[in-house]
Amino acid sequence: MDELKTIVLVEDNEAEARLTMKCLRRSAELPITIHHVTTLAEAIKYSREVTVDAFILDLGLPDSSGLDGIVRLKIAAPEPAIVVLTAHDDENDALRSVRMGAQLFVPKHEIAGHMHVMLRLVRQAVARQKQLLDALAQAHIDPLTAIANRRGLDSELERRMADFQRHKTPLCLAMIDVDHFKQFNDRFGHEMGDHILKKLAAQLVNQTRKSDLCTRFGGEEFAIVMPMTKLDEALEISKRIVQCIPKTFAQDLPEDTQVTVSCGVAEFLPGDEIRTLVQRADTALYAAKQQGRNQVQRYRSNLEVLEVPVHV
Ligand code: GH3
Ligand code: MG
Repeated sequence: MDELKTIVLVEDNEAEARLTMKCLRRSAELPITIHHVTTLAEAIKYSREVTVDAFILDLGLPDSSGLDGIVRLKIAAPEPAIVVLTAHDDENDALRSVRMGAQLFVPKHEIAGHMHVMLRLVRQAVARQKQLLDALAQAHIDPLTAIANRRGLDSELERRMADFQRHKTPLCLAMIDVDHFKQFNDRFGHEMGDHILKKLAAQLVNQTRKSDLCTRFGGEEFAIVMPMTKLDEALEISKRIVQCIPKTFAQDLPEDTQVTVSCGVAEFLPGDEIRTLVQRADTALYAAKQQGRNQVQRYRSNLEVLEVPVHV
């Protein structure tokens, strides 16, 4: 199946753009949308409106010069393949372009007279980019539970933290850990332990919004990223999750045995890093365990501790 449907040609030289467009159109057997823009800003804008499979990118544009164009395009539109088509022919830059995320670096003088192969090159670049995205997605999935793993969590948090810096949208993280999980392995076998983890992961996904990301943090600990969610809402969602877990497993285990989870919630604050946010949610989780398990605790700041009346 052809994965190439839309190409954006980013080229400010009208004559060269016309030639490239003509060659691409001539060699396309199936209808392909080829959209021409003359600036990087227009390319980015277009990619927000339409699904783009590939950019053919000139490196000398009115609003960007050199490899900076690749970096900015990758940040704004990480998925489409980038084929650099440039008058600039430098071995070093060719390698750096690929390291920055371009699939291919094509010097214009090398392809002059052979422009008919351009479409084939773009098509190969799109296929390679798709393979890369699939492999990346696989690397972010936990094989047991089929939800995101720690790497998936980190990349989602990075993305959401950038949103926070830009738009100040609230963001919360909930860490969930199965209480006395070891006993299930010990009493009912490892397979039952695995079954609990799989079913719990599915229930977490079920109980959260589409925009939330449920991840397996490791072992029997899970983390849920809740974008656009204030602390109070995150606490409500977490309470609902904690409450529904014993019922979820009622049919799987003898009557005298319950699966329960503890949960710690923290809110992303200005100046936070992934590590500090995770640490705060983990501290709250530890508090939930200390307070008797099967409950939710939010991170309580040092400030709150100081607010406790001091007796003199
Ligand atoms: P707590 O309430 O304090 O969290 O106690 P716990 O028993 O849940 O915690 P502990 O850290 O003592 O034990 C966690 C157990 O989880 C130990 C480990 O063998 C088990 N475990 C970790 N990953 C897996 C897995 O993928 N499958 C199964 N079946 N067990 C796992
Ligand atoms: Mg545990």
